[in-house]
Amino acid sequence: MHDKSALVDEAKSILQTNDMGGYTVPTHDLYPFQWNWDAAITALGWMTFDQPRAWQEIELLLKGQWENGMIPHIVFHKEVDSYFPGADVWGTDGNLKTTSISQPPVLASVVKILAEKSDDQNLTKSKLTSMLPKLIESHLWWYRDRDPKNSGLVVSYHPWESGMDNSPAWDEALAVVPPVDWHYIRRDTHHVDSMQRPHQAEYDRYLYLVDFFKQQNFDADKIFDSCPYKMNDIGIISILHKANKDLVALCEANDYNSDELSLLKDKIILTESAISELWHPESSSFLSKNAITGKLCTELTTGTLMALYGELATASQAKKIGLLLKNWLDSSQYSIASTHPENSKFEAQRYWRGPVWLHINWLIAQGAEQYGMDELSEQIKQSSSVLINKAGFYEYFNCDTGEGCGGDQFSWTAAIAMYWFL
Ligand code: 9WN
Repeated sequence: MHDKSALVDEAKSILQTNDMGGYTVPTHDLYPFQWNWDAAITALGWMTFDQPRAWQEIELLLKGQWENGMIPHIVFHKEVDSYFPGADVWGTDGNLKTTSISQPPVLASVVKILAEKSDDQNLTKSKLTSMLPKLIESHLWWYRDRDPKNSGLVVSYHPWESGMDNSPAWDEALAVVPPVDWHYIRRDTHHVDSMQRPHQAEYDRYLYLVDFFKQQNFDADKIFDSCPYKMNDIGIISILHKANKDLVALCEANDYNSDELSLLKDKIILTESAISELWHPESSSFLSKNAITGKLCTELTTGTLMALYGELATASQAKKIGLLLKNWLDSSQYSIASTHPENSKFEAQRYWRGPVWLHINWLIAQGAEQYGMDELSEQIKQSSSVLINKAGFYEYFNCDTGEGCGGDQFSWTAAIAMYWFL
């Protein structure tokens, strides 16, 4: 067992080392830019010892926001060639280069936490004045561009958008996407053992989609009509739903009102009425749905547990998910495997096909707590802190051995540990 204060010092110094002067890279070399949901989670870590710096993290992310409201998945603040695909491959316009997709929109929920925990009300007020309209715009973008038919269930166009890149839930839908027909050199496998990263066949298709968006001139209607990969991702849908409720509450607490905010309130009701489409009684879980074929993705991944976090389950559904979660925790040596260990595609060390991710645990623990499953929530927290004590602040952890995997000195792992249990 490490000394708690030594761990706090180490976690702080990870954020400081990864600080590029206002934004934090997830880890040097492997991910040398600012990522969307990493920035949000990382701000929670900054908040524990430097509140102005926490707000700044978010301000710099918002600098990359598109005119249509989208907050991109990566903001390429500076050119660095240790990552592929870089800004040139994505081919977007603008002075500040970004990717052309987004990532799970946990940001508004984080801003609500920052505002509530802040001890400088003037600073908070001025930050919220500029951020609230931008956050509202970003949520409206999800509903407008990613749910133009007003179904209540937004779609995702890329596994990278889910943040759970090579989750087995995406396999079938991704297999239909053609491979890219040009040669490229991956950089990720220069930094990390290829056994811990996605396969080449997946990268070939990730890149086809990147090209596809560019060829469509990033036109929302064209992409909606013809994108070969379209997913009602239960992870994104749940995180957006929770963030939407948090954003409405935050605006109300700060006397902020607008027509746009009323639109968001309507979307909350719409999603709640549509979500039963994704409930799969045989799995005791909500599932993602391939929006092209209409088929549910029956692989149980931690994305499916996000419905608890979004508070989208009824009491009786939540009870069933709770039993599933208990069984899930008991099925591997360490914490919650990102893919259920009984799934045939489970691999304990390969990225989103088995390893444990700490920020995901935090989201699921909140979900369990919201439904009164305090013991489960506590078990998730305890099992997360065991990993930090055993292995340190890695990107993710082998769920059978507890060994740290992927990048070391990782910002969101350090940040969530500081905020949650250190
Ligand atoms: C692609 C930065 C990001 C996380 C994602 C994680 C991984 C990138 C990659 O790293 O994805 O976005 O190149 O593998 O899957 O969740 O935001 O930490």
